[in-house]
Amino acid sequence: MAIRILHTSDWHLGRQLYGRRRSSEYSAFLSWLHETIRDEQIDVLLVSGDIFDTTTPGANVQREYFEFLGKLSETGCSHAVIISGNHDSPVLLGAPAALLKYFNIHVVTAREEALLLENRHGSPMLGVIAVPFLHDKDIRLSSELETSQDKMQAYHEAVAARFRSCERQMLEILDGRDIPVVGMAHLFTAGGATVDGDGVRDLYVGSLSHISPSVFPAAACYMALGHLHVPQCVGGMENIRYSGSPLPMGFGEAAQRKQVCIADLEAGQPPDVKTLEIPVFRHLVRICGDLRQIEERLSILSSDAPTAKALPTWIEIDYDGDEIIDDLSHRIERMERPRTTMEIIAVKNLRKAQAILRQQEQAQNLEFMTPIQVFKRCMEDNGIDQCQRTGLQAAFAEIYHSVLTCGSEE
Ligand SMILES: [Mn+2]
Repeated sequence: MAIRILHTSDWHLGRQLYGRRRSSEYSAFLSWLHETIRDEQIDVLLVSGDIFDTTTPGANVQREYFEFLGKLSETGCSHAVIISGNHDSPVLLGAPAALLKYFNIHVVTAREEALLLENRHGSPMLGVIAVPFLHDKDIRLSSELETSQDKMQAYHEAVAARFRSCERQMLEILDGRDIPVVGMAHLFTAGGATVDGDGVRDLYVGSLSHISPSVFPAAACYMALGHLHVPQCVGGMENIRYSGSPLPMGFGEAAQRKQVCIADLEAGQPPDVKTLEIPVFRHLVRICGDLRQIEERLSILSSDAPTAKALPTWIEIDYDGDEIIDDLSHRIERMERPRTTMEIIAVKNLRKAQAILRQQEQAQNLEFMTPIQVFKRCMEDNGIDQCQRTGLQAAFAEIYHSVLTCGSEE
């Protein structure tokens, strides 16, 4: 009998977009996921990290998570395995682990674990090698390591060691039983694709923190990965996958089709993998152009706006016309459009931003820029030599990455 798993990750529950809560989208996604688990007769749910968007999710956000887990028992799914990602607080996520395991929900946060999951009749059906996200501080880096290359090498080796020890444990627990084994991890695999604005790309510009797929355990017939928000196979391998985030994290991801992965596993056989597209619960649209182009796009969008039942479309406007307009928001606000089905949630005056930046009044526009962009702008303004820029940017990206992964909110 094949075991059917569903792999998802990077929910980022509690995520906001320009200060707007996305709880309606999340509850629509979680209901869809329940139905899918039931209809597809999923045996085991795997969630590969970044459950919450911040280390301190609000009470409502946590309630939604626990409601989802509670209702899993109504779907026929026998087990869920959840690992922590770089956004999660291992302490917060792990706190209810002892209770949740009585409901066959396994939460792995502090260190790697080899799990043996049993079916309803008490027979082992699936082994799971679960490796949560490793923060730099979880790894004792020798103070003698000075170059970033040495540090990344040490990080890579530490991750590889975790997989090795976890695979060893798994083989001991299996004790020769012939059942399928899967691996779970939250990390950046070498060659992975990211997109602008997904909150992942900037972390890795020029950095070396890419883990080679060679560290993944040979015992695992499927690797359920999290961290990258673009769904993808690693190195063209069908059985090493990122499910990607279920919702677009920002306007940069808006055009992507989001998905979950479903795999049928049988011992000694390659897994049978398919993907299932997640419906778009809210359309995100970025409009770029001058005033006339913006007005045109708005009117085209108005004619095929979603029905009143669907969530209103959210629109980001990036004005880049030649004319410098001071009352841009006001002028766009007056443009004709259906108010109930379309909401403009951000207006960026790129022209004005550039003008102001040239006047060195950068502070006001920082919210429109990523730290990497600010850094690049600094290099430009200070006339840094082109050949030095790559190295400096890599150094900055590394510092920025270590700040972000040091238990801070991002
Ligand atoms: Mn993520």
